[in-house]
Amino acid sequence: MSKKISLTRYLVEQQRVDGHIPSQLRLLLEVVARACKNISQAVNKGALGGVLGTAHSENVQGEIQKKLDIIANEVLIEANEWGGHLAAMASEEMDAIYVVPNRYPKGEYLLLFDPLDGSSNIDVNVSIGTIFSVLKMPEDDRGVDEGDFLQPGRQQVAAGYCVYGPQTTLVLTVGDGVAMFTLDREQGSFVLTQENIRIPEDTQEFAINMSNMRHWDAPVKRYIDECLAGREGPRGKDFNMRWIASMVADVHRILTRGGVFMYPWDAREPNKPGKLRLMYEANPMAWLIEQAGGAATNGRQRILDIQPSSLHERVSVILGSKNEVDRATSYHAPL
Ligand code: AHM
Ligand code: MG
Repeated sequence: MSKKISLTRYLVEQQRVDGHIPSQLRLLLEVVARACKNISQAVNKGALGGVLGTAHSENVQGEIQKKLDIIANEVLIEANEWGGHLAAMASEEMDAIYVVPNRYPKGEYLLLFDPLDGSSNIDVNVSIGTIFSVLKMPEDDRGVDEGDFLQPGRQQVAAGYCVYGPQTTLVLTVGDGVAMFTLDREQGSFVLTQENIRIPEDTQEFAINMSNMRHWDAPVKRYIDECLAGREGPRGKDFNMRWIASMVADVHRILTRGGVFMYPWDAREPNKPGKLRLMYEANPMAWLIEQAGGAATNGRQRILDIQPSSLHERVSVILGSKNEVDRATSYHAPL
């Protein structure tokens, strides 16, 4: 039987052999993985753990928080605040950044996360997940503030997600391809189950919330109309559709077998560029997708090149198999 490679060993080798990650970043990623393991346990308990249902509070985006949104947020903060590897954290569930308290040593990294993505699926036992992104503090910076987080996604030093589905799977990039780790519940550790993941450049599967069709912009409508026209239409082939309504699960499928995912701007809230958040949803997913040979744009620009102007900024998202993303993006140009 071939030897199992744990996440710890994988990270040590990334640090030691390949020199990809400094020890502080390795420690940070181990702590994030440990927090995901704890969140996975809470998710698995479900009604037995009293974790389902709403918390009767709202986050900064004006969304009703679920109990698990808050639990997952607390688990990530508590796991990460004392290790000395972070300067501050930011989360979908917190209005302002969380600066590491003075009683703990401070490190040079910034951690951003959506603690529990796919909140609408929590109570119905459908896959949900945690998304995270790691940035470095700008050099020569004495104090930490929100401005330090406002870096384009191409400056991420690590990104990933953990999907809580039939299996708990952690997917990670430190800029050297994408690796997947499956949680071995008996051993309590993440085990490497796939490396060098590649997304096929072509696909016949798209993911979009079709109920918003009447609110879309013309380029998005054209792209989807052409897919729906199937073999008789301009694309000359049939397309399949999937929409899980958990970005982690939709992206996980795309990393596994290809596809295109879209959450475009729509006319329901015309002043917002989209539903998904740039810094802790779109950026980490865009980097993972690019590292696996796919592409990610907002229709007009590479997501990783967008200069954020606020922590909770939203963005229109097209990501997945390269040729489909390029096509959908080309329908948007010129302005
Ligand atoms: P959340 O972070 O509050 O869970 O919202 C993000 C989720 C994504 O995971 C998913 O792609 C999208 O919202 C689903 O939206 P909709 O319910 O409009 O289909
Ligand atoms: Mg989310």
